[in-house]
Amino acid sequence: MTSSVLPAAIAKGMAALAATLILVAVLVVASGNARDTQTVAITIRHSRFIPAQFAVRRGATFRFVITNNDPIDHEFILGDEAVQRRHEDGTEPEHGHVPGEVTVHAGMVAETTYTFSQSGVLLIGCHAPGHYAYGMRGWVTVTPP
Ligand SMILES: [Cu+2]
Repeated sequence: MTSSVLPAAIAKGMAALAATLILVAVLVVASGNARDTQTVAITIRHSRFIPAQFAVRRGATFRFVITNNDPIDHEFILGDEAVQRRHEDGTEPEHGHVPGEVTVHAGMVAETTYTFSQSGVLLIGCHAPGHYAYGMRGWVTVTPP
């Protein structure tokens, strides 16, 4: 189990987390004009993305505003399995130049804009050591317009 590498505060919050997860597993289907940029607020708390699951229309552009409420740095990496694997194996300490990829420092807000060009399921992951294996990930279902 990788939780041994995480701060004790995170392990302490796990019981509450189980209950929270049920609440955050909501499906937010974004509607509206696919040509407009829509803003989505993502919160990071106890090494989880909230919401962790949502759906978007193919062709839509989203501006993700990510608030890190934890006392440790996290990442928001949006992409398919191959992207997640590359980051999990990689050594990039900072993100912010690739659409859909951004580092969110402890207690800070960061944003990234991403256009969903293909249907399917994408993942959101944090690849700080141990975080992805711990479960710091989310799922985005991209549906045809
Ligand atoms: Cu993290």
